[in-house]
Amino acid sequence: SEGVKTGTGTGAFVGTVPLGTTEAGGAYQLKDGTRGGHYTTDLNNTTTSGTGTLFTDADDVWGDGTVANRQSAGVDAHFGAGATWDYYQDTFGRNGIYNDGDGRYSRTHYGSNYVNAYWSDTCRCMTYGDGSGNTHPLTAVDVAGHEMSHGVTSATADLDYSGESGGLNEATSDIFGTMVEFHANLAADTPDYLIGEEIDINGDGTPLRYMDKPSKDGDSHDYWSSSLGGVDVHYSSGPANHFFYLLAEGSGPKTVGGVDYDSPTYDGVPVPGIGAADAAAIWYRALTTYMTSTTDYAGARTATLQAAADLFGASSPVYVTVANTWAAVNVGR
Ligand code: ASN
Ligand code: ZN
Ligand code: CA
Repeated sequence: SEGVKTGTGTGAFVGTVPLGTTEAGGAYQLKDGTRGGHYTTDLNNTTTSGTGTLFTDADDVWGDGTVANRQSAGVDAHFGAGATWDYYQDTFGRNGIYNDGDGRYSRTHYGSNYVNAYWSDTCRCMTYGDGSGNTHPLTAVDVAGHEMSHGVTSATADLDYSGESGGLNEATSDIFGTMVEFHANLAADTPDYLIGEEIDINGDGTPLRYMDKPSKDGDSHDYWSSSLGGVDVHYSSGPANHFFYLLAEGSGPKTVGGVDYDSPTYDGVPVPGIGAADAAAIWYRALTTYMTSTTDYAGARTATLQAAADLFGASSPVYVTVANTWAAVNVGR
C-alpha cells in the first residue's frame, strides 16, 4: 500500500542496510517517510544545479554493492543522510541540519570524474561526485556526516571558512562526521578516528585525515602555532581534530575497533580521555552556544571550557581535562 516503507539496500560502502523509502503509484521512491522526508537523486553525471531524478525501484531492494549499479551510491548517500539525521536527533535532540524538521535531499553521480562531495547552503542539499574514473564515489558515511555537518555549522556558529575559524569549521565536520560513523556502527565500515578511509581518494588505501596524529597525512598540523591561520583549512583543522581525539580517547598507544592509534602531546604530558560521547557533547554545546563566526583556537578553548562547566561543573575533573587537553595541542597555559 502507499506510504512509509522500510526498504533494503546494498551500497558501495555501507554494506546491506535498511532504508527509509516511500511507496507511491505502484513504485518505491528513495524518499524517507520519516527523518524530514529526505530524498536521494541521480544527476546522471551532469553538473546541473537542479535536483536530478529521484531514484525509484520496483521491489524496494536497492543497489548491489557494485559502483556499476547506479543505485549503490544512492544507497550510501541515502543511508548517510539518515545516519546523520539520527545522530543529531538521538544525541542532541536536533531536528535536522537546520533544526527545522526539514530532511532536505542528496544528489549523487554529479559530473564526471568529480573527486569531491559538498554541502551547499544555497540549495541546502548534498552533492556527491563519482570520484576518479567515475568508480570511486565519495559516499562513505563519515564523508556524508562531515559534509552535512558543514550545514549544522552554518546554522549555528557559522565559523568563517578561512584562517583559524576555518580550521575549526573543518574540524567540526571531521568530529561530527566521525561521531556519525560511530553512531551508525556499520559492520562494513567499522567506526574509527580516520576520515575518508573507505573512499580511497589517494589511490593507495590511505585515509584523507588522521585525528589521533593529524600530521600523518603529510600536511595537517598536530599542534597550534602562530602560523596556523595561514594554513589551508583542511590542515589547520589538525590541532582541533587532535584535541578531540585526545579528549575522547587520551594520549599514547590505544586500539579502538581494531585500529591502532598512538596520539602524542605537545609537551609529552599524558592526558586521560573522557570518552567520545562526552567530548562530542562538549564540542556541540561549544559550537551551538559559544562559538561565533570569528572564533579562533583561543576562543575554541574558552568555548569548550564554558561548555564543560555547563555540562559537568566548573570544578569537575572533566573541566580540568579539557584545559589540559588544549595544552596538549599547544593552546593555552
Ligand atoms: N569536501 C570539501 C570539504 O568538505 C568540500 C567543501 O565543502 N568545502 O571541505
Ligand atoms: Zn569540509
Ligand atoms: Ca572514518
